[in-house]
Amino acid sequence: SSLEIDLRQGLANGELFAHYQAVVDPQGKVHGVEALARWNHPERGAISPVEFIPLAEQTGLILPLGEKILRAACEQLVRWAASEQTAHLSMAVNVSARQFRQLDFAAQVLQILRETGANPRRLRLELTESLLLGDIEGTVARMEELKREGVGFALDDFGTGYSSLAYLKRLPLDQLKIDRGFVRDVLTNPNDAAIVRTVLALADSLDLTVVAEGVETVEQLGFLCLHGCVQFQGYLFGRPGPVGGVEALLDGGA
Ligand code: G
Ligand code: G
Ligand code: MN
Ligand code: NA
Repeated sequence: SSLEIDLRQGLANGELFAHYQAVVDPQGKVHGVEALARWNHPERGAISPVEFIPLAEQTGLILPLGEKILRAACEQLVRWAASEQTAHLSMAVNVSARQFRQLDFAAQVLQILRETGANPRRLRLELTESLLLGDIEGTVARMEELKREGVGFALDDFGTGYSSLAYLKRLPLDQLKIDRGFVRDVLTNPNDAAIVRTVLALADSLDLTVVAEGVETVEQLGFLCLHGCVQFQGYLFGRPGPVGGVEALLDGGA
């Protein structure tokens, strides 16, 4: 397609880059960020990742794109490591199935960490449930290879997939991210409220941290806090944007 040609060209021309969204505690103190890919098309302007990520996955361009975002994220970690005020910040990076299934995926990540000098303990990779289905042994081995070096793992969009609890327990995860689809109607939809409470209880019993995504109102925040959630991401705290937006949140807190 012509969009595929544009994407290929855009990657070469530096039209794709990372924005960052803060992950905060109930006081608005920033724990870290999630890196999110953005594309500024020279004629069409901003193209949504909802459009270009699936295209990148279909065409294999997610491999160079994923590498670019991971490298940018690691370079940002290195800049943050230089200052006491920012050295604690963590960086979450989304990983597509197509990337994760590369036989040398772990080696590629470790190489980027080495080349940039980023601290692996500050990096967390976000995987989705569908990505993890299938070859559990291979998945666990790949995750362990990175965990040994300190890299963390989050399960993104949690609740939208079909992982059994037994399966979840076998994965060396550090974090669950509650999908924003459940957070949206948590105050009005009893099913969503039950799912959110169940995920929080489950994470507690499996010793995983939780990030609630898509928090837009203080009422949603109140419900989440009441049920023990301590990390949040959403427009209430800050939209994805250039890194300066996150840094501006550091001094204050909400
Ligand atoms: O940025 P936005 O919130 O609109 O992201 C839309 C979707 O694109 C989300 O599902 C998000 O996980 C995905 N996405 C954004 N950036 C990246 C990226 O760098 N790599 C991958 N694999 N997915 C991404
Ligand atoms: O799939 P993933 O969780 O990586 O996607 C994150 C997506 O959620 C990004 O596209 C980001 O722009 C979007 N997002 C982040 N915060 C909010 C929010 O508060 N409300 C809505 N509607 N979307 C959000
Ligand atoms: Mn994500
Ligand atoms: Na998500």
